[in-house]
Amino acid sequence: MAQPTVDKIWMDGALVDWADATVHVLTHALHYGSGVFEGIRCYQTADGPAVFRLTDHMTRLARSAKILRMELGYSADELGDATRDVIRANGLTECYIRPLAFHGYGAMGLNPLPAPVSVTIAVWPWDTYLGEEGMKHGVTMGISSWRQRGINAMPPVAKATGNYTNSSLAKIEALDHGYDEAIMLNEAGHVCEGTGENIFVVRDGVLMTPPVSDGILDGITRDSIIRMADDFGIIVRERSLVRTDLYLADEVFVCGTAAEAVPVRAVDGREIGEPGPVTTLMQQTYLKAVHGEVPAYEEWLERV
Ligand code: PPE
Repeated sequence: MAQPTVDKIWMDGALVDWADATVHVLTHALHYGSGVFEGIRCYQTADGPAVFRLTDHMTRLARSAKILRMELGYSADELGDATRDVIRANGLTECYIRPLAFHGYGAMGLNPLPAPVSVTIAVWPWDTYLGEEGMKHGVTMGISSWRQRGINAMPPVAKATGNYTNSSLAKIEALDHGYDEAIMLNEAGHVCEGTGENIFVVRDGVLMTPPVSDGILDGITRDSIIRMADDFGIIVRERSLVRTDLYLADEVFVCGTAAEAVPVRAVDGREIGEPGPVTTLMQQTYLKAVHGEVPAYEEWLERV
């Protein structure tokens, strides 16, 4: 899909024209993947546009940067204000938000620390990530032949740009095989996540999801789902899962900022079926929460 464009991008403290938000070919991050990023969504609510868990996302950006020893030079609150500025400058009410911090032009070589850090925030309208049909009837997934990046190789808990080479390999393979999305296993064979989503399994009414220690991104949507399920009195277990747990599940769904909450209707050709009750409840509640329709989750909304 062609990239939708808007007027302005926030770049190192200033709003610049979309076409001017460019970098030099010797930008360190282009060569060595020395960047960290976030994906956030802003939704229209009855009280105007609101960003879902903005501060939590910017705090995670700071944590990813800490792992890479990158100095952002802005606090999570400052980046939150910059996000509001760029949304307003573009007159948007609903959009995807992509903060990115990277080592720029100035010093090549494997040590990224001498290269200056740039921080940017782009916004654009982004529709459903895995398709309308997938939202309603579920997507198909295949276990990737590529293993999830190891916790001692490229820590998945850091949302680092370089990590996504691994996700891209899996995504290409999944599409080649006719699946909508890939599921990554770690070297021990434990289920980790999709290329851009965390994963949940329902069995006998219990909701299960892999623990962060198995090597996943500590997803903010995942955290929201856990909280919502808990509030509904659904038992949630963070425990290691293997591929056959997916084949034998009553329900499977994936979640993430871009994807939101998406039912999975088959894994490796093993039919799971149309969205089940827990999946439907979590999807509907999440979509209501982000649009400000659930008072209990009002605290997650940060107004523009
Ligand atoms: N795992 C991975 C690997 C991942 O990239 C994401 C987000 C998640 C889990 C879910 O995390 P959270 O958004 O905090 O619930 N993926 C982002 C990037 C997608 C892209 O294609 O780019 C996103 O959803 O914004």
